[in-house]
Amino acid sequence: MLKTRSYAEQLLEISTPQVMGILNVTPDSFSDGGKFTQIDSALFQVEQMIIDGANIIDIGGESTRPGAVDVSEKDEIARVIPVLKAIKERFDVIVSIDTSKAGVMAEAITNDADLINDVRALQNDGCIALLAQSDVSVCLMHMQGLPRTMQTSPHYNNLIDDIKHFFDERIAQCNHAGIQNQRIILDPGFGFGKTQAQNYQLLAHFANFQSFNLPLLAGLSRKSMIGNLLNRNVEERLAGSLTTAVLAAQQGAKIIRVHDVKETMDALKILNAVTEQA
Ligand code: 9MG
Repeated sequence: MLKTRSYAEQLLEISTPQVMGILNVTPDSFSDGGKFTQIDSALFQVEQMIIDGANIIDIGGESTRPGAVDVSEKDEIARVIPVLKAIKERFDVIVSIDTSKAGVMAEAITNDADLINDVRALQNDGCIALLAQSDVSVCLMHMQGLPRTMQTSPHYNNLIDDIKHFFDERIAQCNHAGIQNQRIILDPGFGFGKTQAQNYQLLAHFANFQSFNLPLLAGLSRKSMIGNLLNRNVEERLAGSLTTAVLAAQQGAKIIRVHDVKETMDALKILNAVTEQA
């Protein structure tokens, strides 16, 4: 066992949708390249997200956007781990590490991360075995292909069934290795190897994934599926992001991964008020 986590159970005992705030720690996400400035800037953003209502912070040191370049394990650790430590020293918040590398996962677990958010669903070498030795939770996301090429002609026999089949296989692998369902979150991966039409089909049928009886995560915030439909630049996608967040939450998403925490909290409060009266 690497360590015992306090938040794992809490994470998965979700009655109303929770907001996961996105914290990018890639060099271009900071105006200044200096190390201390990066940590200060990250802490400032985290504090604001917590004030605004996030109770999970997702730290990412490698972009997963289509066409993004690879980052070495060493560089990713150098970006993510100091920020993880600084957050854990100062805030009582669930921290998720967005990574697909076993080495980064190991460092994250040693430094008290509560959740591993893996867009490759623990398919990289050593990841399943490593998670099996810990008791952190894991988000298994569906992606067809890899970020560099995933938007080149994605193809499915049946979008929803194919993703469900993928989840069946990944859950079975996890269970076999000793990662029980109590630690697993599922995410169908909006924008990851899906066409525009497939992304909206996925959102229309999101409720189907409730059949797994596992917490569902939805990440739609500011994505191209919103920008392309509305013809809006990244900074103009708030209304679209809030609409998709509510649609996903209405269909059972329990964790909504977003950039705009305050506005998403407001939207979800409205949804909760309506749900309570239904
Ligand atoms: C890291 N990352 C970017 N988009 C994401 C999404 O939709 N889901 C999850 N789990 N992670 C994401």
